[in-house]
Amino acid sequence: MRIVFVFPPFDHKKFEEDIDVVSREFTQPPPLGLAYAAAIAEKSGHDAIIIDANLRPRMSKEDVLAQINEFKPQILSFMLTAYMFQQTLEWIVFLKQKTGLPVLVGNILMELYPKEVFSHREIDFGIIGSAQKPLPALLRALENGGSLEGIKGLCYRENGQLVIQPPDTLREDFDSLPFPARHLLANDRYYTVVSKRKNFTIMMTSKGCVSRCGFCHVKDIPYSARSPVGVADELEECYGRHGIREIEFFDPVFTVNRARVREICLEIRRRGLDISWACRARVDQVDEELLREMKAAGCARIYYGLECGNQAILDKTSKGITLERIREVVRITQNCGILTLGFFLIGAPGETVRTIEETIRFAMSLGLDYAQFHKTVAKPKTLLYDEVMRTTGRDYWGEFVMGTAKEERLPTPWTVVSDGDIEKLTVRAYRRFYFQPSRLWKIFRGIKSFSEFGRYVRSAVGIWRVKSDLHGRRIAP
Ligand code: B12
Repeated sequence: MRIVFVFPPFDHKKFEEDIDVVSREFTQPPPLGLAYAAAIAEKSGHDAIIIDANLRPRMSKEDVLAQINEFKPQILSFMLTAYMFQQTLEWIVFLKQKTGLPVLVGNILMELYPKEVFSHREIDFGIIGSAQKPLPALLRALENGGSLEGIKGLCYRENGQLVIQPPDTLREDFDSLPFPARHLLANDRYYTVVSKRKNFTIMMTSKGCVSRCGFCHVKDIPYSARSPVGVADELEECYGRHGIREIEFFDPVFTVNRARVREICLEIRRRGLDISWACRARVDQVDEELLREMKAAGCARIYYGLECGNQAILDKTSKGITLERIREVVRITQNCGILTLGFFLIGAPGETVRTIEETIRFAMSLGLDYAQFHKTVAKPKTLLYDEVMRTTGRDYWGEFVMGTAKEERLPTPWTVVSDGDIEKLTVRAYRRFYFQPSRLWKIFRGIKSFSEFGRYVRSAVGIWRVKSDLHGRRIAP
């Protein structure tokens, strides 16, 4: 069969954890989930293309339609997240109407709200969880006119009734999962604001997490990982076949298993892969010995989840780390020659304006190279969202997917700071952190190309321009 995977453009939404300029300017990453699904389709003998309409300059619906008509697929497919569902649906409706082709969807939203997704008649098939088994089975059945009954993880309609056949497990079996179909992507056009080399890509070597942080939903996803040799094989394919020289590991936490990280580093060196990479880590999972090995294998940046600058609030998140440990690890990491980025939460449970100020000051005092401040928001299927549902008596995300609720900022009942003030304080955090002369100078000195310079300028102007009535105003603790 011929299958097309479409990644429509997406814009910032009010309920997101990032402020507008960050979602707009910080990254231009490839649609990895679609590249996985495309690889699975190809491995089972089908022809696939990916149309990344989100790549700058973005494609219009008509441009995408023209490419689809040229490829002549038999099925259209899309990935769904809760945040971007309505924007993606607009594209589904348009392309389905113009082509009359069946529509297949997959990704996280199918795990969360399959019934609500299927309230939209334009969607014909959906896959819950891993596509490894159900996707080949569905394509085979469609090709041969076979039955869909018994395909685990598949949703479809029969005589107008929705049939949901749940998957056996939500676990991803990484070692039998093919590498994403990067040959279908324009690897020379992706980047993040801090990436330095081309070609650039992102990689997932594991899913889930073993920590129990209260604000995060990843703890509910079973941990599964690709073997170190498998990771090195994927890196080697990126290096040799796609000319990739910089990679961001998007694993929620790359350093869960120390022995695995060491083996990956050894394999990178043994195979002589000259790749710069970045990963996400916890400060209680690294030490100087491991950091030196990571550096020797090309690790250029580590993104640490640091969360808050107030120990009592940090304890409330069940993160299990201390401010002292954070200071020490940032220092050791920099001594090893690795750049550091800190992720911080603004408006975590129990926060006041005073503790948020403490977080901003803490972030500024650490000597970090970069910081990212996230508004604490109620993502679907999290403890925070349960709290929102209890206080509002409604399931906003379900309604949003059905189309009966509009895009809005959700309440933050876990803190006395309002959602509006959390937004403003997050903008303030970026301004205070980045607009220090010493930091601007440090960033400026590290710039390696005109395009990198351009990305920084666009981000800086964006942060500067964000409207915030808190800017410059003193706020009472
Ligand atoms: C890499 C990544 C991205 C990449 C690539 C997008 C992607 N998912 O492919 C980029 C950076 C572009 C991205 C963008 C966004 N992301 Co994102 N992303 C991830 C991340 C970290 C990993 C995804 C991944 O590759 N996993 C590894 C593969 C193997 O697993 P998988 O994605 O589940 O894919 C398997 C199946 O689901 C299935 N599958 C996936 N897609 C499809 C499509 C079809 C048609 C089929 C049949 C099957 C199928 O096949 C795969 C193999 O089995 C996840 C977190 C996570 N741990 O999953 C967040 C995550 C999915 N993203 C999230 C969010 C919020 C966003 C953004 C809104 C952020 C933003 N403002 O930019 C956008 C939304 C984009 C959109 N159009 O909807 C949230 C979704 C929350 C929610 N409940 O909706 C997650 C869960 C992160 C989080 N913890 O909040 N993301």
